Amino acid sequence: MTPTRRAVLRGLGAGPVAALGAGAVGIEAASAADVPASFPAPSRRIQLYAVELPDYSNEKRIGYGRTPESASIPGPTIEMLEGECIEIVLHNEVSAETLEALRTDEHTPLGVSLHAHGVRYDQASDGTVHSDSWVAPGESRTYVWYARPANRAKGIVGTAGYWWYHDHVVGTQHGTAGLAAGLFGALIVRRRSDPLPAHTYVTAFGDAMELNARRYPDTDTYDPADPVRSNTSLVANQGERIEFVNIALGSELHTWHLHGHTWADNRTGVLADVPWADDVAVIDNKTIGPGDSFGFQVIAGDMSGPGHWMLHCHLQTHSDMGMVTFFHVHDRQGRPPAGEWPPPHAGHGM
Ligand SMILES: [Cu+2]
Repeated sequence: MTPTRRAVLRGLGAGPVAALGAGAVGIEAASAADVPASFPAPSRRIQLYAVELPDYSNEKRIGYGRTPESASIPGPTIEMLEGECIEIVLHNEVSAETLEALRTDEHTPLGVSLHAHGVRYDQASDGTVHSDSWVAPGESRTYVWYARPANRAKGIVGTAGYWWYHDHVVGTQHGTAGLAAGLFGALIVRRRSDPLPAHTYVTAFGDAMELNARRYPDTDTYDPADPVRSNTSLVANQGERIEFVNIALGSELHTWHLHGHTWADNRTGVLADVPWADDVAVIDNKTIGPGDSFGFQVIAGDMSGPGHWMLHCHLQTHSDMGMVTFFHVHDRQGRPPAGEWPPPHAGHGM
């Protein structure tokens, strides 16, 4: 048994403790999950709700949200700095009926979970059936993640990277139906010296030729008259630093392609980090297989200017079936590109 200690909740107040749920009793409610002894005390606690969303194409949809009302697909992007240890309290608000309808393996319990890539956690935070770290309907569970910092003297490379988190329980013991339904999101671990973007967008490629669990035109809700920024409305002003985090779900291979922009095939994607042009490949297309995630930062419209820049899977059959959206780069004053949008010849799958 790994030695653990109770987390010390510093400055968290009564609110987050109360939000642990009615199932927690007295002093237990005020104590966090067991934290491995090699981890620092958690400095933050995040609430995460798994919630049913409207069906899409007669398929059940479930999303994670910081609140039940804000649940979305992908779920909220969780950001950490190297050196941080955080708690995530997962609340399962998905009905047993829905979980039963999605279940294809009768041995799998009716629940949801939270499984992370990249960060450190122990078995109690693995989010799997065999480790009994899942959450039944109406219940909550606290997961602990640690972003171990780099330490060159000790040969520790650190945790910084573009990772993701997802369910590992819904449908089968691998969360196959949970992933298909929408239980996933991006996890970014930053090094303290990393540049911060003006905005981060997440694209998740999934089976059924879906991008963020949708097919074009549902992948792109952009309105030039009201250019809100969201994962279905990828908007930037020319010159802004924009970050993309890209995830592959399911069982299909994809290639992730963005028009009008290039990035370095390294941890950050930042071209300025490339010490010399021959040391790291500069790319505009990247193969991404199930379970993979990568990210990068670009300067919107750098050299290429404003425009409705296509973003799609470059597997031709996938893009033809709707694995497409657009990166809408306005001018430096925030004015949308001239002309009609969507264009008159835009077909359903472009
Ligand atoms: Cu694809």
